[in-house]
Amino acid sequence: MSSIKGPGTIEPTISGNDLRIGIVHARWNSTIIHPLVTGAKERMLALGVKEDNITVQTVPGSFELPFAVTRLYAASQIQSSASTSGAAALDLLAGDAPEPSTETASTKPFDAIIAIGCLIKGETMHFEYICESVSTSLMKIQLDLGIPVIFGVLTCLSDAQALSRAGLSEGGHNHGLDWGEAAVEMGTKSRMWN
Ligand code: DLZ
Repeated sequence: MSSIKGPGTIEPTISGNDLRIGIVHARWNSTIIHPLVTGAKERMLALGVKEDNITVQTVPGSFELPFAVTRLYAASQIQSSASTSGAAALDLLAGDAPEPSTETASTKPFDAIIAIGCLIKGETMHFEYICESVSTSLMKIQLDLGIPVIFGVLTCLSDAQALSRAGLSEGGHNHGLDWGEAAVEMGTKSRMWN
């Protein structure tokens, strides 16, 4: 029996053709993180986002995600306004993305940013503190900045839960695909609703 869970079907008119998307991901639990990032990119490309318009940056762990999202967006705004610091912002935003081709790479501010991390519960209260602070901060940041911040943080009680949600175990599903789709939908709608 198929699951009743999931985001449903995206409107067929939604296209990422003109969107610029940032991904910032933690490196902690990299076995889980890599397929999630790949899944998010794969879905965005399938929805029309140009590879040159996807910027990927990394941080050590999930706790660093809110700060990184804030600064990444600010850097894209500086780059967009072509101020004197624009060149430095461009270097910063190059990240580990492929060399942008000047023909197609957009320099406008990001339409959406996906924050990807994987928290797995250990023996202490660390997990609870980081889950709470990161989720609350990412919500606040998207409302303060006025751009969609996609919550790509797995909060897992076991390794098995994380493997399943990265699509790495039997019957699992790669949630990165959903986050990529959410970024395209929300990036598009955020512009429409502006
Ligand atoms: C320290 C730590 C631990 C124990 N577990 C995780 C985890 O499961 N997932 C994750 O993304 N990060 C973890 N971290 C690192 C913290 O997020 C953060 O990078 C450090 O505390 C430095 O601020």
